[in-house]
Amino acid sequence: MNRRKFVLNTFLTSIGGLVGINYLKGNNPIGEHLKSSVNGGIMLDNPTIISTWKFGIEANAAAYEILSKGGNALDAVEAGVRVPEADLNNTSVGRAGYPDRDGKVTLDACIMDKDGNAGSVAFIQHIAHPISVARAVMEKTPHVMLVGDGALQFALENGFKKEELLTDNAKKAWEEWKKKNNYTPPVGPNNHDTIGMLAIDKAGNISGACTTSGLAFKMHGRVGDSPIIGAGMYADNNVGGAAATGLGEAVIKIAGSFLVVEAMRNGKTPQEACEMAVHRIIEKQKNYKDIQVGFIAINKNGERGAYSLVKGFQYAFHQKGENKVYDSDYHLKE
Ligand code: SD4
Repeated sequence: MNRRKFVLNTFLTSIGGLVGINYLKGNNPIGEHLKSSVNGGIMLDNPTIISTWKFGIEANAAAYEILSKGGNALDAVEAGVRVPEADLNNTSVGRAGYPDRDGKVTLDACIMDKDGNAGSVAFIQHIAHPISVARAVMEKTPHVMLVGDGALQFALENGFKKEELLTDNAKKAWEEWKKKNNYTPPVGPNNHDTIGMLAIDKAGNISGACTTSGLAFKMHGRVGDSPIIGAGMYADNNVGGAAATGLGEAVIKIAGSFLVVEAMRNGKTPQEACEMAVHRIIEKQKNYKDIQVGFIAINKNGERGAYSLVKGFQYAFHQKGENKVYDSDYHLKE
């Protein structure tokens, strides 16, 4: 090798080494501008969790149990969202969810890890913890998404228990709804309560999860945004993550969570990114005044954002050992 080639090779090897080390630190040089747009570098050793709605506080606490002991963000988000999934008083997520207009409880969920792997189930029945089935789809199959009977079959083959999920309370609510509503699927602003969660672990890696029974009394077979990677939730370890709640149809049409993450990649703060996505819905969705959509986001520095169309959206944020519910800012002020 002549001297010129040797110098060039040494130079390239050092660049390669630097890039490698930066990746190992979770500090992707491609996202370098992110560092300058927020205050100084990827956050390590400071677990951060954000989740939708007030009940996110218990979910955050369960996720923090794992993160505080050095556990990873993927385990944390799964454990976190399993809390509302199991909660018999929560009628919009998991086992006690309200049914569709035919009286069937059908659940949607998705999960993403720090490496961009993703798993999802949609329109699954009889399984109380769809988030764990979504994780199994991610880890045990070559696929991202399984739906309906196929998702159920996969769950049963993997040891999940088949259960009747329709509670007496949910059945009563459905029977009342049937009397008044003429079998018409609802879209109003008060029919939402999905849990979406993003967590950053001590190593500075992010994962996300989202799970729901979807819109109460929806058409049989309807799938919302929540199990759709990039709509209901998206996480990118170079940038941050986002999750959505509210009318899934509006979120799907703008690829909402992906939009928020891409906006952060391009230099917006999490707050600016959430506001931008809500404004995109306003631009595209004529009836935006009659619906609700909310977004939450965090970037890799642990900075947060939240914004919704109308008043009433809340989220739970856990950082530096403090777990609190916050009112989100919103667009439609009287
Ligand atoms: C859906 N986004 O299925 C969900 C509904 C929900 O909080 O409850 N969001 O459209």
